[in-house]
Amino acid sequence: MNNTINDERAAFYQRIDKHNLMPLWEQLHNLVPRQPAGACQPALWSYKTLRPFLTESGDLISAEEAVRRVLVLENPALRGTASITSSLYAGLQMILPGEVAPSHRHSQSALRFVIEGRGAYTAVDGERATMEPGDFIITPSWTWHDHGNPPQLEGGEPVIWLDGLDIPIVRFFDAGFAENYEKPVQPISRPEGNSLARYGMNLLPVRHQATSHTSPIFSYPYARTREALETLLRHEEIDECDGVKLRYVNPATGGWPMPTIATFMQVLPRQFSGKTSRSTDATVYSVVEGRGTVWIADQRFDYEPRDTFVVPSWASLRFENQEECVLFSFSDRPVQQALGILRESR
Ligand code: 1HN
Repeated sequence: MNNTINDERAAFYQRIDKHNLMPLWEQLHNLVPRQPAGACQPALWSYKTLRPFLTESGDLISAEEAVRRVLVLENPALRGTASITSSLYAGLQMILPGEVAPSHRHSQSALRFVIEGRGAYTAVDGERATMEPGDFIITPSWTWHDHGNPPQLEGGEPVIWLDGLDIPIVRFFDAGFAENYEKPVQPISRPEGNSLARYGMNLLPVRHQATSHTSPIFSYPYARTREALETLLRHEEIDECDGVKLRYVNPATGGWPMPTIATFMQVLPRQFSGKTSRSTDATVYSVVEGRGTVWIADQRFDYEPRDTFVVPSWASLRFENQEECVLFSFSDRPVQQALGILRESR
């Protein structure tokens, strides 16, 4: 009896398959899992291991020919998709002295987090921002952007940063457009520091109307972020899971700097044995200072400065460190919040 019905069902599935039909009841549990069950895995990219590959790529191709000379960090379970999580892209970009990465714009929003080197700049919509290690820089959707590393008297140095983009999100919506600027380098219309003076000093231009989805500040310098964390750490406002953790903000609205990507900086105090937490926004971390251990699900990762690691959605997360550590991170939290599906547990 059981066999007969199973055979009949199988035959039925085969017949409807030719009509692009599928029986929901065979898939329901997979489509609506009891808890997040994505493919994204915990992983760590050691900077020590990967840095020589960046040097090699510098010998193989110029920034101009590559357009962007980037080694993409692909999640081991998402190979071939240019994704570090289901919703986000990450890569390490290098620009050598004398090089320019030509100006273009696209629907995808991007962040830069500077990892190594000094002397390069990113230009965003007519204003340049010099890149210093630890700086967080945004290039919002559809803004012209190019990067350059002007030749220095003493020769200059390679500048390397972590790119974070919402490529998989925009791909999901099939909403991507891109175009190249007519020249490699866009014209400069405002002096460096202009947007920081207008919007980054706890002041706003008197008639400013916050109409944009994105922050009017392009560069969030590390020195100021570090100072804020240091002050709070000294006053022992320390969270059991996160240490002292701040989120980057659009100063005109109090919202996120960009509509699809949230960014954070946190300091874990010396001798920290954190409590476990988890959240549905899979998160990419870049280590700024200190060596420590992170437990992601059941895996242990020992990190050091400039390493990158990824925490999947709903994976348990716990920090343990002897030295003081500073971690930058980003996730798709603004999207999940807008959709009302963000969940956290601590
Ligand atoms: C892009 O425009 C940049 O502007 C970096 O530096 C990485 C990856 C995919 C698509 C566009 C950049 C990118 C990118």
